[in-house]
This record gives sequence, structure tokens and C-alpha cells, in this order.
Amino acid sequence: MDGRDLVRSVKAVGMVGTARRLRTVRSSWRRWRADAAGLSARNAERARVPGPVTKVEPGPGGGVVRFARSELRVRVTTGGAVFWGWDGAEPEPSYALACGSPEPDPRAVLEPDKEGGWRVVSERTTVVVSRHGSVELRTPGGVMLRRDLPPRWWEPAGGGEARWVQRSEVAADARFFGLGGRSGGPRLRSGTYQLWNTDPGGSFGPGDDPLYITMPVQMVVADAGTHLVFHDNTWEGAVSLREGAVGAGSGHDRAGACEVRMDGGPLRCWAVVGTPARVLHTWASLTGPPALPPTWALGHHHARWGFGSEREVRRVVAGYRERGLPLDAVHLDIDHYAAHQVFTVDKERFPALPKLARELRESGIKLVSIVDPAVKAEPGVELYDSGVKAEAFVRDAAGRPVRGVVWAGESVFPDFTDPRARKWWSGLYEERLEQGFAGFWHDMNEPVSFAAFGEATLPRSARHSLEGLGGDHREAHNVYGLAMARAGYEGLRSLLPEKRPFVFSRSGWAGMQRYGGTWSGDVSTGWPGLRASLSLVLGLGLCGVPYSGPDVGGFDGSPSPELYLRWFQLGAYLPLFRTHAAIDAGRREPWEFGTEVLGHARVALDERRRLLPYFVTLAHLARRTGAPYVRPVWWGCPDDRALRDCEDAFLLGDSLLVAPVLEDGARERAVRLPRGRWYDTVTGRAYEGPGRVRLDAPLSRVPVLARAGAVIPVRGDGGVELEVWAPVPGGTGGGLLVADAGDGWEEAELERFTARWSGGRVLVEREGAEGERPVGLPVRVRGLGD
Ligand code: NBV
Repeated sequence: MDGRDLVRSVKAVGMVGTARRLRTVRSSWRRWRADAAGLSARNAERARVPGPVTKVEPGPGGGVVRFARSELRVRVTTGGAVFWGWDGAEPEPSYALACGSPEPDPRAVLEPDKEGGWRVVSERTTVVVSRHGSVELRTPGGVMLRRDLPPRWWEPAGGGEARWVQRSEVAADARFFGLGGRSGGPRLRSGTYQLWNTDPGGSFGPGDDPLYITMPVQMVVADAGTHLVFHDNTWEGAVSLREGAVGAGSGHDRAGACEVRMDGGPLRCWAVVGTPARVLHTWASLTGPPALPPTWALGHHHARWGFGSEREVRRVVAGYRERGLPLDAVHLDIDHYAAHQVFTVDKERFPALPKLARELRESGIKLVSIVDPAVKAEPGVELYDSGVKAEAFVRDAAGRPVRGVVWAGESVFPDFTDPRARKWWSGLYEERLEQGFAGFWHDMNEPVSFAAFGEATLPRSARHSLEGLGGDHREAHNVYGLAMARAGYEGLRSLLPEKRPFVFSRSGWAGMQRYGGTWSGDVSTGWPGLRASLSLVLGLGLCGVPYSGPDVGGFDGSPSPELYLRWFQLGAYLPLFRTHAAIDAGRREPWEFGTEVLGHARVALDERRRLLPYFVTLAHLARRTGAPYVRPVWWGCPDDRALRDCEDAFLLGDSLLVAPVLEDGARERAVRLPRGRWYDTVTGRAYEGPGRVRLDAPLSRVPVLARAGAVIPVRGDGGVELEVWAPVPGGTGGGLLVADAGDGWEEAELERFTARWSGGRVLVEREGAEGERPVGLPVRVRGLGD
């Protein structure tokens, strides 16, 4: 049976469709589970709220407020993030935190507030706890950003996990972003967003929810300020959002509202207040700096499910070469496995993979391998036997391995929440490295099992190690992909210590950026899918996951030449620039759509290559500061309401504003500009922001604007050059460069450049300890009326 047959048979038995239907049914959070037999039944429940304050114990960073029926720990930490946890919840254990909790800020302590309440005042925020347990987050100036009402728990009368609800209010003008990879964003409109990583079981479009990466991380942007809140809880849950309404002079304002409901686990929360940049910097210091992709991973990748043979890989690579199209990586999907089993190679169709990998490497192209978690349950087969020996597989309550059905047939699933299982799995990448693979693409790790349990994942009663603390799939599901990414990343670090690992994973959770990036999954081919793919990249960036990108052209079917081209033009400005599609979909090579599209795709590929030094710099900045490469247009001016609602353009770093074409037939488009001067990078014409302008968007290109004063490192004929966009008269500008052409660990230096007017000319200098110095690189000044 080949991949195509498998897809057909999966579809035929309705498994894929079933998953989709079940997703809708799952919207009720109190539903009865197909596998509830393995879990204790939820009988009578008792509701609980904190009750009135009884005692307060100030301590470093805040202290503990005791209520009649609960207690609240508040802790402002040294980096400025605030933690609060109910019922004794502490910051650890946590799958999200990279190095545990930062130290408490000794200057911040609980002190009495008005009306019997208490407050903790710190540099970046004030937290006010009311007498009945509401918690307010305020700006240092005292303006309310968020108000959590007293939480409510429902405790099973017979004991067991309590579920809880946390309602909050935000400003009437606030907008919500984040919650992982959401197709209907980046602005998250009123509605309910599930917290349960899910393969939608077919391609998805805007509004399909949940998808592969969900996480309880929300960024809330309002006139009064920006804040991020993270409910550190891996259980299944849902977030219901209601955007507020501004009275506009006549009516009253209606506050925005958020309700987080979780099926179990701790009620604890991290909050960070500041500018978007500051918030994400603090978030990255809590959850870990984003992994730095090797430089080649910032080039162009071509994948296909169904290359089917080495010959076909060579044919496609030759197609790129003959046409002079840049190509940096080729991805092999499950069809190169023997009988669809991970960590194997089909020797008939791929008889000399190491040789192919070497040849490609010599021509500057890296080979990337898909890695699926499921292991065919077949005694006598080495992989299965070694996993059994390592006691690596997820078990049921009776201690038997849990079986599911995936590509290779009946399968078992490594328990990545078990450090021993991770260690076993880590070692398996040795085989991949011997085959010559340089990067790894983790798939199906929500995890997916096609049919076995009525829902396309493991039964909720399945047991997991959860780092030795023990628990079931309800708690482990959402971190399965994250823990698999950790296993892969750590394995590669020890197998090939001199290279930066390249891992990207379909599923994940808060903190996944420590191990690598992701891609947008099986996005449906169509104009709505194109829009959804941008939404995912922006939303994930605001959750601290800066490296991602879509399947250019969409996953299924065949895009029209125009749709393919517009997707390609968008992809060229996103961190992961990859063409890919399903086995039964049309081809995605740039020459498959006619000569006109090929010509324009070549321009996009060449531009991507030209911008490589800028992308490398953005990757280093993401690692150092947590700032995503791709940012919403409101990034530098979150108080601009019109920009907060702009979802069809983005900033690439500080210097460029990209306005992709997301509509069929469009040859011009409106672009909303942040304040300042912006130059159309093709015509050189200057536009003044804030405001809305109409720009040409012929088939040959999408509008890209450069900020006045920007110094952008680009690739020229002889190496890195600086493209400088004239500052406004009397103004200044600048830019950064991290010159790193490699894939190792040597610490590359951050170079700063300034631009200013001097004697009627734009002068560009390198900043240094001893003052300004000549740049030492070719400089091209633009925006002088060219
Ligand atoms: O491995 C096959 C595909 C892969 O091409 C795609 O990128 C993943 O998102 N994989 C899903 C499994 C196929 C599901 C229909």
C-alpha cells in the first residue's frame, strides 16, 4: 500500500471526517468521553470560590493572601514578570519555563490597599488583590489592564481533579492575540478557542479551530498598554473571548472579557506588562530563547509528499539548477520510509540515500527528514523491540502499551514526557544523520492515531510519566509535541555537538521555540487558506515562536497559477519559506505554473536570497530578544487602534513592511502605514504615515516598504552590503547586522550602524565603543528620489 492508497483508505473509512465532526462535538467542556471507562466518572461536584481574606503573609516579591477557602501566592520576579497561583500552586513544575522561576524581586511586597484589599507595587506593574480574591493588573501609572474576578472551582465530591474557570475583564478597546497557531486571526475575535492540540484531519481554513498548536498564552493590546498572560496549565480547556466595544462619544463603553476554563490542573498565571517588544523579551527569558536555525534554513525549502524515488528528487533539484533558481533544502516525506516506518529507508526507491545527500550537500542543498512518533507494533522489528526494552511506550492503566493506527499500521507511541523515553528516542537520530539528513520535520505529534479511540489521538486515560510525577493523557496531550521536539533537539545536540540542530514540529506548546520552529500544517489550497497561513505565523510569533511558515501553494488540490504566485511571494518574506503539498495534490515546483509565474517566482527567490543577511540578523535578534521576525504592524505603536485591526500586512523586523496580496485578481491594494516615512522599495516613492495608501501590486511583486532611516544588510555580488533608506530631513536612522553564514555555535557579533544627514548627504557609520567609524561595507543609499 503506498501513501496515496493509505490516504484513500483513511478517507474511505471516514476516519479523517470523523475527527472533524468530533472536533465540533467537543465544544462542550463537560462532555462524556469515548474512553471515559478508563477514567473515574465525574459525579456530583461542589463549587468553590475563595471567600473573604483571612490572613496575609507578605514575603519577597509579594507574599501569600489567605482566603476562607483558598490561598493566593503573588510573586513579582526580577525580570518584571508577575506570577500568581491559587490553592498553593507554585511556578514549578512547568513544561513552559526554561529554567524554573526567576528570583522574586525583593523590593516588591504585599502592602495594604483600599477597602481591605492588598497590593504589590513594582517597577513595571501593580497587582491589586481584593478582599474577595479578584486580581487586578495595572500599569505603573495605575490604569487597569486586566481584572481577574475571583476564580471558581468545581470539585468532584468523590475527590479528583477540580475543573476551574477564571473570568477576566480587559479594556473596551483591547484586542486579543495569540493562543498558539489560530487560523482565524491574528486578531482573535469574540468566540471560543479550544486548548487541545488537534490535527483537523484534512486541510484547514480560517476559523477551523483548534489546530496543531494551542497554548494558553494571550497578548492583549489596548490604548492603556500591552500585557501577556499565560495560564501555565497543560490540560484540556477553552478560552472564550469577547471583544469590548468603545462607546464612541455617545454610548457607554463595554469592557472586553475573557474566560479561561480548564478541565483540571493548577490555576496559576504569569503576566508581563510593557511594550510588545519588552513583553516578548520577558516571555523569552521565562520560556527560553528561540533556537537559532542554521543559516541554510533561512533559504528556500522544497518538500513533497510523494517524491517516491531518488530519481525524482534529482529531477526536481536539476529543475531548480537548470533554471538558475536558488534552492537550499529538500524535504523527504513518509514515502521514503520502508513500509511507512520512521527511522527506516525504502531501499528500493532510495537505494543510496547517503550518496544523494552528499551530492546535494556539495551543491549547497541540505536534506531534511520527516520524523513521525508512532512505532509499528511488531515484535522482532528492531525499533519496536528496543522501545519495549527501554519501556518507552505509553501504557494504559493496566500497564499494557496503548495501541493506535497510523501510517505503518497498528502502532505504539513513545511517552516523550518520560526522560528515559526521550533519551532512547534521542539516540535514534543517529540513523538519520548516517543517511545524511541535516534537519528534521516532526509530524503527526499531536499525537495522531487515526481511529482507535473515537477521536484521532490517544485515549485520555492513557498513562504518562510526566517527568516522573505520573498522570494521564488529559494532562500530557498538549505537551506531547513539545516533549518530542525536546528529545529530537537534545539528541542532535549530543550526536552532532558542533552543529545547531534544525528541528521544526507540527505540534507544540509554550516554550517550543527552545527546540525549533513549526510550519502551518495542512493549510487548504484557496485564497482563505493563504490568509489563514499568515494568521498562524503572526499569532505564533506573539506567543514566542518566531520561526514558522506555510506550505506555499496550500497542502491539497491545485492552486491557480495566480494563487500559487501570491503564496510564493508571501512565503519569500516569512521565516520558513517552503513549498510543499499532499501526495494526491498538484505539483508545487515554480515552473509548473507557466512561464509568467516562473519569472515572478524567480524574482521572489532572488529577493529572498538578497535579504538573507537581514533574515540571519532577525534570527539572531529573535534569539537575543524574543522579538519575532514577522511582527504585526502595530508592533511599534500598539496605541494605534486602526493598526491593531490590520491583519493583512506585517513588519519584517524593524525595517520592512510587507503587504502581501491575499485576494484573487488584485493588482493594487490598500496599505495602512504606521507613523513615519515609508518608501516603496521598488519605485522609491515616499509615503507618510500614519494613514492608508493605495499601492500598485502587479503580478510581478507584492508591495514592500522600507522605513526611512533603515539600514538593511543585504547580499551583494561581493558579500554583505548595506541598503540604506534616507532618513527624513533632520532625522536619523540605523540598523543591525549579525554576519553569520554558518550552522555552528560561534558567537557572532552584533554590529550597529547609524544613518544621518550631513552636509546634504546621508552618512552611514558603524557604532563602536570608540565612537562612530566607517562602515567597511559597500553602502547604497536609496530614497533620494530614485
Ligand atoms: O507525512 C504526510 C503528511 C505531510 O506531508 C504533511 O506536511 C503533514 O502535515 N502528514 C501531515 C500526514 C498526512 C495526513 C493526511
